[in-house]
Amino acid sequence: MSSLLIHNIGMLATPEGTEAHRGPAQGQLRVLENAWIYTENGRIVSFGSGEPPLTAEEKLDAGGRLVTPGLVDAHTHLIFGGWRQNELAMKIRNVPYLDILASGGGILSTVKATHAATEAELTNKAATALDEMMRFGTTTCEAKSGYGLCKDEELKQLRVIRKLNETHPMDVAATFMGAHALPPEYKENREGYLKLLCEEIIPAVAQEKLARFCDVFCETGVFTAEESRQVLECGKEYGLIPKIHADEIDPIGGSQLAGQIGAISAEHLIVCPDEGIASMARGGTIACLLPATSFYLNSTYAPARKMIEQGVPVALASDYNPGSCPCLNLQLVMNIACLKYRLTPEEVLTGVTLNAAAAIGMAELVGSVDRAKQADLVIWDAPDLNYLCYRLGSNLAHTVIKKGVLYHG
Ligand code: IZC
Ligand code: ZN
Repeated sequence: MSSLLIHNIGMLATPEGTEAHRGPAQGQLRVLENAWIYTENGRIVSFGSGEPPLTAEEKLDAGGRLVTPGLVDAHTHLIFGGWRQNELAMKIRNVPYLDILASGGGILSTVKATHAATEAELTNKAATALDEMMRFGTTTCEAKSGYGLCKDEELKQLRVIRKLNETHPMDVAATFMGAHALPPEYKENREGYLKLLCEEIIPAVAQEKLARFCDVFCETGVFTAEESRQVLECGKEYGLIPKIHADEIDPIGGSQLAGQIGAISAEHLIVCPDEGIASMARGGTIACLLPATSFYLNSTYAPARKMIEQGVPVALASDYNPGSCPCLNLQLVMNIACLKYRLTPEEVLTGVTLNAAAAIGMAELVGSVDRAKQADLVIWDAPDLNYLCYRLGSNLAHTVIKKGVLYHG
């Protein structure tokens, strides 16, 4: 048995429980001052405030700092070859994201670079990104395929995720996103690609148990709401839980579909209409918002306050990808969520911990300081939660703990 006692915690701030928090509950945290946490074999056993009533093999003095649950990044496109710095000049000239894609660049250029990389190369590159994420305080994340767009290459990306789970301390939830773009060879044969997805690729993903979720890019010029429904329904038949990229650029029915189909989460929602919010509230869908992408696309910001008012739980994630958001720092996401969505630091913390964990089906295990959950914790170079959300551009993660073990990345 290995045990760890973290003591002299100035402030412990955490949401509570194993389900997403919606409405006013999103802003309600447990806050303890002068606190301690005791863990055994990577799990939280007890915590409280005042003098710790017990000791452990290993003792860690938090120095009066803030401690929160490890951050959960519920939306990344972690596995990719190459980068897209060539698109920066186009962005500066106001070339729209969807125009770059329509001309064969964007996602399709990353598809080429990902095809050209070996499984080992992709694994090493993603592991380097995971190391950086952990240094910024992320201890669990999600990762999507979607730069393969054919059976072998999609499976290659998902096997990289499996390998990372075996070799890296980060927990990585796998999402199949073969419907990320239409491959150029199917330009005149959309039904052909949908048939390939539904009859060959999804069954193979399910057979090898390579993913838990199925995601679709429902967007103008990519997949329509009807096509998205087809793919997600098929995924469901094979046991894959639906997620959907909805209302990122144009509101073409993605958020309405999310609620109807019972998607666990809908992503982006930058231009989400009122009917979409109502549908998600009815369907129990979590809004997974990506504020750093709005910043990077120089677009507007998702109506996060309205979602909270309407009872939709809000999760916050990075969207780490080589095109629309080459950023994996959730601390920056927290800053932007406060400043642009006008969420409170308490609502933001729930968004990057418990609600994010719920958006990837892991809220029983991570996302809060609760008994029996994994001892995934961050000691911050901050006296309180307001300070963490207020400072901009520094890495305030002081010590990152994954399953009770100090991470030295
Ligand atoms: O590579 O551009 N939005 N998919 C949907 C992305 C962004 C990733 C990319
Ligand atoms: Zn995305």
